[in-house]
Amino acid sequence: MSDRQDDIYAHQHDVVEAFRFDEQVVNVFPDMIRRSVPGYPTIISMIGYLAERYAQPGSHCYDLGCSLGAASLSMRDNIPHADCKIIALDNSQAMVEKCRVLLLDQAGKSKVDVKLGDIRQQEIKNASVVVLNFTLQFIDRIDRDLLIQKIYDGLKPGGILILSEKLAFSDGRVHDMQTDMYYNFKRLNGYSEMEISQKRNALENVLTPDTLEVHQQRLRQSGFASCDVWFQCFNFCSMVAIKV
Ligand code: GEK
Repeated sequence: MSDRQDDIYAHQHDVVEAFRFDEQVVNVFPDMIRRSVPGYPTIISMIGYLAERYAQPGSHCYDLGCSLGAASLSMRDNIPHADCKIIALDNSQAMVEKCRVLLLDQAGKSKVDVKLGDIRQQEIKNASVVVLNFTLQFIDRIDRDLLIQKIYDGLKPGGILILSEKLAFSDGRVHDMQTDMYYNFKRLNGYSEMEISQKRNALENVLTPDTLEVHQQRLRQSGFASCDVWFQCFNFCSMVAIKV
């Protein structure tokens, strides 16, 4: 994948527009997500491990909000069943176009179908692994319950949902502490104060994080028997929810 440096907010913007996954973002995306999401490479590797463990023969594995397909590639490289189909979906045309190119570059065992579309409209069926890797946070809150319910209903018994999200914290002191540690992580990764602040403004009302309690309540209400955090660093976490 391209290693072009993310310098989108490195100069002063007269107006900071709402963040969009457009061509400018696509061109720097691998660098942006690696320097902005603590533990991203670990999470991508472990999605491969979880897919190897939970993918069922002849089933579908979904990567919802796939961006450039990192999670799909990790699944494809690790799923032991040749008859599993991976469906990767994103509603950004620029992401989908580049994702297709990147996936074509690499040979793999399972087939990956890269689709342009809204995950709220995607049918989920015959699924053994569903990945929402930092995507639910971009969906309107009002649609989140229905989406999680649809995923639960489309999963086979024994199937899993991997849900990675930026978190909010109900205790304001904890929220501030986690947020400050996160901004320090961004500074250590070379982002300036101006970049951090302009990106924060761009994401306001675009990325709306829930608390861990809200996520777990939503997952349990949908029917998931368990939903546990397997990774957390500052205000970023990844959960696995299992359908029995
Ligand atoms: C990764 N999972 O590298 N329908 C489809 N796609 C959507 C929707 C929607 N309604 N809303 C947002 N997206 C990836 C990283 S990035 C996270 C996911 C981030 C897409 C959006 O276009 C973008 O590509 C992705 O969700 C979120 O493992 O950049 O923080």
